[in-house]
Amino acid sequence: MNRPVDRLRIAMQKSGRLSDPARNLLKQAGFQFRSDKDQLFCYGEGCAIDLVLVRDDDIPQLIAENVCDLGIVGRNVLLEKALELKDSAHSGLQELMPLGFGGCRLSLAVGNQQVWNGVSDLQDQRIATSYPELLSDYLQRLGVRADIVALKGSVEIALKLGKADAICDLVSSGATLVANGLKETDVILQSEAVLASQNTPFGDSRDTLLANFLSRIDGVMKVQASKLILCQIGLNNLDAVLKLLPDAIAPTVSHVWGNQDMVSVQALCQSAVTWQRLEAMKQAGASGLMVLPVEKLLA
Ligand code: PRT
Ligand code: ZN
Repeated sequence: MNRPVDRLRIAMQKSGRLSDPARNLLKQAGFQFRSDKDQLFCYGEGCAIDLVLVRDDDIPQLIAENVCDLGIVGRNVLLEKALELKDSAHSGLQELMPLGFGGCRLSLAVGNQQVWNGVSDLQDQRIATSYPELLSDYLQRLGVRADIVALKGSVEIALKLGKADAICDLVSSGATLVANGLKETDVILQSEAVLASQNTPFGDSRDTLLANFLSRIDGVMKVQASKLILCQIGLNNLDAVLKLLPDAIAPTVSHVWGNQDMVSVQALCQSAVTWQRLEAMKQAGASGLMVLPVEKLLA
């Protein structure tokens, strides 16, 4: 297909779980586009990037056929298509970078009442799924032979309909499984939205565009993961509290005015600051704990 190679073309989900977070990510990275969400093609304004808005299932194929250079798609969809295209002329899809949203898992599930001894229970059973390639790859690796019933949707009701003995579907909170009288048994794949491309360089100016694009996205991801922690600590407890901040980059420790035994700590952390972690810090002697988001970061 003839198309300009001085611009990067990114395929994204038109509407669905990934569309808003994907757009926000690009916006945070400073990219702006002309035309709104209802249009199929969005031109980058002041940047050499255009968007193609499609159904998520079509994204890997568009990359494989060079219609688009990159895609933002669930790892589940990317790997399913990559397995499907494995022996074709369009093999060679790859995950460039996880994007930290759209998290879910592809799991096996059986009826609540069913006794479960392990995946070998599925030998010669019928399993309904929208991911036949990923499922058959998983079963093959474990040496289990089963009858895979490929369904486009409504997988969770396949047992009720008598179409299958087990299912393999995406799970997030688990509420859908519970509502359908199912229990999760094995996780086949941990998934999230990823940036996808072909696994060979473009060999033209898109390689530079891609390197710049990746570095901006990486910057946004780092900022999202970063939090600034502020607290006060008695000098005696300083070491114990700092041990709970192993990911802090060069924490700043300064004296508190009027109290020589107290210090104030400012630390930039690059991993999740959970309530458990804060509680552990409090127990170790920290007080006045504050966690602040970071807006921009220039290392
Ligand atoms: O129209 P289009 O084809 O583009 O969209 P779609 O309906 O196929 O996809 P969409 O928007 O539902 O999902 C897009 C991607 O989001 C998926 O490919 C996953 O990578 C990711 N994702 C994250 C999920 C979920 N979480 C999720 N919970 N995709 C689907 N689900 C469904 C799941 O299939 C099940 O029906 O939600 C239900 C389970 O949710 P819980 O919370 O009850 O466990
Ligand atoms: Zn879809």
